Amino acid sequence: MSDRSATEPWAAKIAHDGPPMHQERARQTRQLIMGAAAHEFATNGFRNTSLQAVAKRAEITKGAIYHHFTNKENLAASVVEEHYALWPVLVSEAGAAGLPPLDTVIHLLDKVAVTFRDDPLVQASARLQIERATIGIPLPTPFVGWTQLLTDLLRGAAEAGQLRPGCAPEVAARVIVAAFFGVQHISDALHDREDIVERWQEVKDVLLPSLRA
Ligand code: LUB
Repeated sequence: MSDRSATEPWAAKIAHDGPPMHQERARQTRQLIMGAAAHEFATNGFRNTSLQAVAKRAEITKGAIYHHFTNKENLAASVVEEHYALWPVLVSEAGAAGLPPLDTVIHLLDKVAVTFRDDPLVQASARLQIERATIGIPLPTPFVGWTQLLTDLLRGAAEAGQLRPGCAPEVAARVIVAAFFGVQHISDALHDREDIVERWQEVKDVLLPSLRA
């Protein structure tokens, strides 16, 4: 993109003040739709969510939704994609605590558990991933991102001498993802995820001694 601010004063103003107001409003409307969609998908699932219900919750028109999303499938895929974009933020927050690598992983997963309990975007995504075969377009592949991320973090833990000898980082990563998925799913089915933090603590108590050097 060329820098037009040198020749066009209005462009200089935009460069200074951020995006023009209509772009900012569009961004806010999109976020509003995503929030309403997350709530509807999390509560009712893909099939039983209508764009009309999303529009009603967002207090906008159905036409306004179509301005941002092609259809319900596209809206669902966007919710799932946006939820995967949350995790890098949490990873850098967890890293900022300055803990040793294995403790950073544990701290991170504790935060992830709280996010599954509290964030409708994450709850909607977990439900949509379970329903993925019934949604007409492909969603991002589940589990692979977390498995890779945890493998990398656990390799760091191994290099720092924090992993028990014989504990392979990629195996530990797969086991942690499987355990976390199971915990959040069971906690959802039985208690609407209210007890996810306590149930995750139990899994850590059982798993950690076999990971830590
Ligand atoms: C996780 C779910 C639910 C991983 O896709 C994923 O990675 C996951 C479904 O979206 O659990 C938990 C670390």
